[in-house]
Amino acid sequence: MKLFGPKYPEEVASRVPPGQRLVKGWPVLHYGPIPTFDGVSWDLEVSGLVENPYTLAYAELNALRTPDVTADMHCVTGWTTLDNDWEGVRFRTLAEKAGVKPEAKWVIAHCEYGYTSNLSVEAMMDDDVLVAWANRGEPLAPEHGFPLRLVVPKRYAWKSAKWLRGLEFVDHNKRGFWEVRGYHIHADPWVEERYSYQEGPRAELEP
Ligand SMILES: Nc1nc2c(c(=O)[nH]1)N[C@H]1C(S)=C(S)[C@@H](COP(=O)(O)O)O[C@H]1N2
Ligand SMILES: [Mo]
Repeated sequence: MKLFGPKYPEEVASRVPPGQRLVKGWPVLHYGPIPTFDGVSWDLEVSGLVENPYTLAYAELNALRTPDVTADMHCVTGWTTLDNDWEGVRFRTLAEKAGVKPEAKWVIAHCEYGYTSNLSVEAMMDDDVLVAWANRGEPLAPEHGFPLRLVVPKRYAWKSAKWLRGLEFVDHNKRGFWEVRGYHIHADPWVEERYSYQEGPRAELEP
């Protein structure tokens, strides 16, 4: 009898960051109520330090669809899911449409009810970062962020803000909802950047 075998096959284990465990299904995690979608007044605002700020109605956003992205998701509470298939628009496409000014170094995602999250422009420009409206071919369920959420696979999932309404380009880093509540300003799961007490003294200046 093999008592201490590997927990997961090697090819799976190598995709689970330290301190994380694989879960079946898709947990729901957020603070506060689930907003209702008003297709008439809903828009996505791209603003701040850009040449051409703009807002998109839902249909206009859908028309910008880029190739789907398959990515993993890591929640700081410990769960990881693999191979989530997302449909949406690459963040980079939205940024290029706006014309990001050189002094813009940070992005603040603005969501319903005032939830925010912050990341560097550098991290956001990655190929696998998108704003998504569907998962595995199905529209997002309300509790998973319908009609639109951010997906940032290389950061803990609190950065993957649900019920997204705005992307603001700024020249200084600003802590978001969880970052002011003790969570790490970078949130890279591969080096377990979980809590703000782990941050270096100038972490807010690093991408
Ligand atoms: N607007 C908003 N987005 C949010 C959150 C939240 O509280 N509010 N929680 C985050 C956290 S902690 C996680 S783990 C993921 C979970 O996404 P899911 O519920 O679709 O699994 O959403 C993130 N996005
Ligand atoms: Mo989370």
